[in-house]
Amino acid sequence: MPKLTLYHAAPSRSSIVHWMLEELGEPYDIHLVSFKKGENLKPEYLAINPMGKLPAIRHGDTVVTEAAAICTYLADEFPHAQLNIPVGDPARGVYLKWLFFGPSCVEPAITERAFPRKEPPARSTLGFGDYDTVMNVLAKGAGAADPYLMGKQFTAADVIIGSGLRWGMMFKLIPDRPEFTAYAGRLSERPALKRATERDAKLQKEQEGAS
Ligand SMILES: N[C@@H](CCC(=O)N[C@@H](CS)C(=O)NCC(=O)O)C(=O)O
Repeated sequence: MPKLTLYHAAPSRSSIVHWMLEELGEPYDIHLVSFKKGENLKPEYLAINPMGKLPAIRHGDTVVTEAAAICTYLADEFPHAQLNIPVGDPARGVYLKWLFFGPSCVEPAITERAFPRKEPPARSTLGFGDYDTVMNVLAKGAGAADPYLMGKQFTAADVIIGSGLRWGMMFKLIPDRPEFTAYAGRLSERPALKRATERDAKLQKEQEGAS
């Protein structure tokens, strides 16, 4: 069985993958990388992710970076966990849409809200279009989630969209629409998310104590 390692700073975007790994239920190791000590920009870590960013995973000889790519990879690599919609299933298109909508639309829309540009470029030139449209599409998806984006099956798409939503709501960059609070509330009941969040709090203390 190839070894699975998460390169992690708690809490950060690597917490998305931490949650995913807890949902997966496969054994994994955590390799902590300290931003404070600049470890993400040292040659050892740049050999893993030349972007100097977390998360990254190593699975045997395979290295994957980018949170949504990692979640897609893990869901496909361990299909028995039933966190993916497999190739050949007509629902895979919508599933992939949500996996890409997270990093391509939700994240840039909320970052734009947090750090507005003086002269925003034309909507047509921005991959995410505009904040209000992203929120409306997201609200439609979250509102239709019964109980999850893909229906009864919880998938990697919920980890990606749910993480963006939770993060955005925490920093008041996403409005408290009833569709969002209901869906995010259901996600917060996931035992895997509770485990990852609790462990992140401990890891954060450990990391701060060590610096
Ligand atoms: N596009 C990346 C973004 C990862 C990212 O920005 N991670 C932040 C932590 S939340 C980071 O590593 N920041 C350290 C730095 O840029 O120096 C992904 O989705 O995985």
